[in-house]
Amino acid sequence: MSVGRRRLKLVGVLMMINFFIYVIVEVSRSDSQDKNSKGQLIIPQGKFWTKRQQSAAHWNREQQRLDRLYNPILNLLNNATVEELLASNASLLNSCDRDASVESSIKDFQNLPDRFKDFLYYLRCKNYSLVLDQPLKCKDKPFLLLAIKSLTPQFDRRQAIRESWGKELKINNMTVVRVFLLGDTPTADNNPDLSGMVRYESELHNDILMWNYRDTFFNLTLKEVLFLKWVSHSCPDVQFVFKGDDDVFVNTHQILDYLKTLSADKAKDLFIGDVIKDAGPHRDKKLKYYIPETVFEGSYPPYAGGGGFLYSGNLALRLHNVTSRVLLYPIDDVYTGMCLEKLGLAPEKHKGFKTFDIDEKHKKNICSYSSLMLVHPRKPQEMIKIWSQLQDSNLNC
Ligand SMILES: *[C@@H]1O[C@H](CO)[C@@H](O)[C@H](O)[C@H]1NC(C)=O
Ligand SMILES: *[C@@H]1O[C@H](CO)[C@@H](O)[C@H](O)[C@H]1NC(C)=O
Ligand SMILES: *[C@@H]1O[C@H](CO)[C@@H](O)[C@H](O)[C@H]1NC(C)=O
Ligand SMILES: *[C@@H]1O[C@H](CO)[C@@H](O)[C@H](O)[C@H]1NC(C)=O
Ligand SMILES: *[C@@H]1O[C@H](CO)[C@@H](O)[C@H](O)[C@H]1NC(C)=O
Ligand SMILES: CC(=O)N[C@H]1CO[C@H](CO)[C@@H](O)[C@@H]1O
Repeated sequence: MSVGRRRLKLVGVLMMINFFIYVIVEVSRSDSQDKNSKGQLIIPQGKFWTKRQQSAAHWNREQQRLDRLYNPILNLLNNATVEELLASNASLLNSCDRDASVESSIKDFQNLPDRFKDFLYYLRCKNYSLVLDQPLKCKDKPFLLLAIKSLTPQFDRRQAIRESWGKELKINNMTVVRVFLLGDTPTADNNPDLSGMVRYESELHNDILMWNYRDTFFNLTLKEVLFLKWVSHSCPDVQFVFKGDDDVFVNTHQILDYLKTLSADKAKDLFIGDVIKDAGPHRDKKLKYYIPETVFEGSYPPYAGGGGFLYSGNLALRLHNVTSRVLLYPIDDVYTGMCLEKLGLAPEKHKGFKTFDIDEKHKKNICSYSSLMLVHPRKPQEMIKIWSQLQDSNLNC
């Protein structure tokens, strides 16, 4: 068959397909048009779409404003580019002034616990600076970066991690490096002045990242945002990141073995941990995770428990990219879930992450640890003991 005739045949087939679609649409149109009992067409009274209701909760309302700002279609209607609008709304994105407007925009603000007030006053401030940095940490393009959330006084936990699962090493061509993530413990909050000791520790071990924000539970989200920024600037070539707490035991070799076997496709979007689904804010005032109705409403996206999770370096860069579009949320692992959701991703549950510990009867058996990736909680002495037992070449599990 000549090329010309083949084309003609193709055009014919396409025309027939078009005709059938036309018939189907016409038939279904005459069927489905809404008619009242007299057979007259029912014309809808209002618009077929509804405008999004402004949320009653402060966080949701502010996030809606942010979403509008980043919505290219709405911005087009305003004849402005996203960049122009961002510039004219800069204070909405990045202001470190105490935002007193929250006092009137949140019902009952004065009765909120202090940690909420502290959080809400500075909701828009994300640009804190590094006091202690490790700019050369990733010069060898590490395979795995261990990033451990710690607090200044917890010297013993950090040292136990250095001596056990957090050892910097190079196995074949895979390099593992470590950083601890710290904020400030201001003496203004009656904290003892440990700044000289941390500076010394940092010089001794070259593994401390410290920012100048107040290191509190609700500011752990800042730790996340600032760490992602650091990865983008100072460690953009890292292949994988483990981020977790300083009271967990991590089987680093098990993690390396797992990562080695991943396909390139799987590796790119990797985000695994102990995933919590269908959760929402706790409303019991006595709980650590309590969030009032006036602050947040709705449910949480799937998220990996903050005790520890593992993800790709590529994803770290993309996560950093969306942090400007997700308002700080007082619970850091939920925040990370929100950022993943913005990227159209969800964390994946991996049964090797035991953030709620293993059965009491298995704790004493070292073989319980050989195939898991993370277990929470463990004391410094336990970390060292488990690690040294796992290194035993006679170990037979
Ligand atoms: C939008 O911009 C175009 C081209 O710059 C201009 O012609 C038009 O008048 C503007 N529309 C509005 C509503 O400002
Ligand atoms: C962050 O940026 C804002 C706006 O650019 C600036 O006013 C503020 O001083 C900065 N804050 C800190 C803590 O560096
Ligand atoms: C390590 O070497 C192996 C085999 O030579 C190679 O397939 C792998 O990509 C290398 N890994 C890294 C992190 O360079
Ligand atoms: C977080 O840190 C900032 C900067 O130090 C501080 O102003 C704010 O009160 C802190 N927030 C909480 C909830 O502690
Ligand atoms: C970050 O976002 C910008 C703009 O949306 C995009 O051009 C860039 O490729 C993104 N970077 C990464 C690492 O995803
Ligand atoms: C969400 C918001 O506050 N948007 C403002 C951004 O800036 C433009 C122009 O300055 C205002 O008209 C918007 O209200």
